[in-house]
Amino acid sequence: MSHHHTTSHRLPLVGLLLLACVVTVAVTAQTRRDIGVTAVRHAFRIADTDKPEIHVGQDDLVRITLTSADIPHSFTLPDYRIQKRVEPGKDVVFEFRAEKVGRFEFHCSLTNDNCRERGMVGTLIVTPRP
Ligand SMILES: [Cu+2]
Repeated sequence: MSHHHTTSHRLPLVGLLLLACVVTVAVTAQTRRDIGVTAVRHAFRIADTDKPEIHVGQDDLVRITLTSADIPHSFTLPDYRIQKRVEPGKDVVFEFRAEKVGRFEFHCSLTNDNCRERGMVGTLIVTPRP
């Protein structure tokens, strides 16, 4: 009998502690986004989508794995001061925090194949946190 009473009194406390932990983690943890980007004449292919768009939330920690499928390309995102060059067979991984909300163009800035003029552009879309 006493065992039953002890258990029923402890359960709400354990539940509260768990809830407190979950809330703390939700508030402090940064959302990490891993996104694969393949550069290929003359486009960017974003993993799991058929549009050259990268969608993230404000303050997400974004990790890009950049791959080239043919010739050297770059992932150039001027508004975030990002300029990464990639060669076939040598993936480049980099991270940034999406602190600015809005739509930002990225493109290939290498001039040897006129990638940008041929439409090798995409958009980073950062939506505000509620
Ligand atoms: Cu290029």
